[in-house]
Amino acid sequence: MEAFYNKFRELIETESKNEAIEFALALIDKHRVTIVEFYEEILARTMNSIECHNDEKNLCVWREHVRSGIARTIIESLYSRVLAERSKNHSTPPDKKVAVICPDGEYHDMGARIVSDYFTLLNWDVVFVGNSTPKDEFIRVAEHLNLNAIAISVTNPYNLVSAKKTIDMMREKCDENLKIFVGGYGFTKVDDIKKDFNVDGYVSSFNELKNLLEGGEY
Ligand code: B12
Repeated sequence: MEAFYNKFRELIETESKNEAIEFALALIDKHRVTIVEFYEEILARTMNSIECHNDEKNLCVWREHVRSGIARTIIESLYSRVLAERSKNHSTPPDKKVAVICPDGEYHDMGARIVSDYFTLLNWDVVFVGNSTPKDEFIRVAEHLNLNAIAISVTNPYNLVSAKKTIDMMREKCDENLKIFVGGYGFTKVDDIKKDFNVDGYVSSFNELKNLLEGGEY
């Protein structure tokens, strides 16, 4: 896996779009890397380790955008494989529905997009709402879609305040059975996430999510 990671990282760092996409798809289709392994051990690890070098400070944001675009193309290209994997492992249609959302001000939505695939793989019906959703919209989405759960992704710790306001409002106005799960890099320095944010679960990986959802409670 380390060799695959190093190669993929090199392709992303040099913004080699076509090669990175071909390489990623070949890992899944030919080299037996699972979709979850690819997301966690290769793609997220690569994106989260991207650094800006001092000699090219004026190019950093531009590069971050281009690299994120390549990652996004790969994620969308994998969707048909996500559905195939779900069909292989589950014989019944999904009976639970989740919306995956980022709070107001949060434009990092790659984690949220990947988490949508995690829920799909676990046989949930998923609505990916994506980045910077105003808090009133959360309430409308929950009612309109008749959701069992909302998953909130926060990457930039500055957006924890906005996430907290959103969660407080949902606890006040939404059905009490609605579950609220959170995750993302933004929460890494919060001590007691479940208590401080009044949520049903904080999750940082596919296996943790699987254990939480299949633990019987949800
Ligand atoms: C890609 C990126 C961007 C892209 C985002 C594209 C997109 N559509 O998402 C763009 C270029 C737009 C961007 C913009 C900015 N970014 Co930026 N960005 C990043 C970068 C390089 C990678 C983040 C990422 O996508 N990781 C990959 C994902 C897949 O990993 P993940 O989020 O951890 O998700 C995994 C798990 O956490 C989990 N998970 C995530 N969410 C959830 C939710 C639930 C419910 C569950 C169960 C699990 C779960 O599952 C995922 C898969 O395993 C980071 C670098 C870093 N070290 O994090 C900086 C970083 C996050 N950005 C940063 C900053 C400052 C910005 C900007 C403010 C300035 C700028 N650089 O342009 C803007 C503004 C954004 C805003 N207003 O919100 C800082 C944040 C600093 C801080 N306060 O800590 C970082 C850390 C860079 C840095 N070292 O300074 N960025």
